[in-house]
Amino acid sequence: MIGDILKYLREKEYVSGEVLAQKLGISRVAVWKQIQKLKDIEYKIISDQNLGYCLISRPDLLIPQEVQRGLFTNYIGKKIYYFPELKSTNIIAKEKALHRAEGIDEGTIIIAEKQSAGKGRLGREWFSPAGGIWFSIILYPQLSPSYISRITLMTAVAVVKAIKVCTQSEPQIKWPNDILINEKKVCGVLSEMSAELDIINWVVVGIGINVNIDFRDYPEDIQANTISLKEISGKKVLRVKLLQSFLREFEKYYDKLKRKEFLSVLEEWKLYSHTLGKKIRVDMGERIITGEAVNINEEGALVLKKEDGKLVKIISGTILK
Ligand code: BT5
Repeated sequence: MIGDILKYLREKEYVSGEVLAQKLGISRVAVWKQIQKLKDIEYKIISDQNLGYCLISRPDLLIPQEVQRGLFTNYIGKKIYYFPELKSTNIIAKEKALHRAEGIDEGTIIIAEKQSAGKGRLGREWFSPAGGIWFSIILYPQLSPSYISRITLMTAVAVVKAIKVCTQSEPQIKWPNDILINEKKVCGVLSEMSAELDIINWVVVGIGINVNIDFRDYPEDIQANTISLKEISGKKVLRVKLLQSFLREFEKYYDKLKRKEFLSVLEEWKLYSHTLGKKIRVDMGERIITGEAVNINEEGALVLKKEDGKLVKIISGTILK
């Protein structure tokens, strides 16, 4: 209903309550109520006794009507579940992914303006106040479970491309899932999946981008390593535009992955790499390995050359400072 009202308000300067009521098949009081709802979510609408309602400005909220207007993707973001606040978009996305048969299609996304219990990898916390973009994408790729690392890498490339277009900055990717600007983390990716031996049931890719957040708002322990796009650009970044740009890039790269064209995605990943060529320490849970990051292979694994010259393939781990 709100979507329909917005459509008519966008078409003309002023639209009378009567016309809206006719077009939507509801009473004028019901129209007024819907207008109040829009005002509640920060749409600026003025009303004139004779002329009717006029839309003055839209909020930078990630509501489906705004994100889908001019999105131009084939399936990513065709269905959006929007929440002002959630514990974690990944949790809801994983619940929804179980209901594929009931219309939770590939490309469905879950967005929250804030998360009260945002998740990082390995049980770590992800700080998610208002002003960021916190969302998860549901996928059902007909690929082997080993593709999960490639999905994370291609997501990182899509994030870099979108950030470059919207902010003219030069983000880099720290293997496997961090996007950095000026050596500080601006975005993290958390891919989770359910799989059988050789097929994936579902994948949920959770993405968190620090967009319009002040550095003072971050918890003290992460302030030094964290940055937002607003800090980089010196002004607020339009979140709707950034998200749309990301969703288009994501669809493009995900289609490549499904066509088994990962190598071309990997070439781009390498262009933005912060990791390759560096001497690093990687925490693999049960042990820490030191060496030079010499490659990311065709499976998305990090190849480390140890001091004794031996090469080690690492599928998942965390690079230590
Ligand atoms: C990640 O984990 O980087 C994955 C983050 C994924 C977040 C998205 S938001 C939407 C979706 N729903 C969720 O619940 N999660 C996903 P990891 O590599 O483990 O990094 C976590 C570490 O990053 C923390 O231990 C902090 O040190 C740091 N951190 C926490 N919040 C941050 C933030 N907003 N910006 C930068 N760094 C942060």
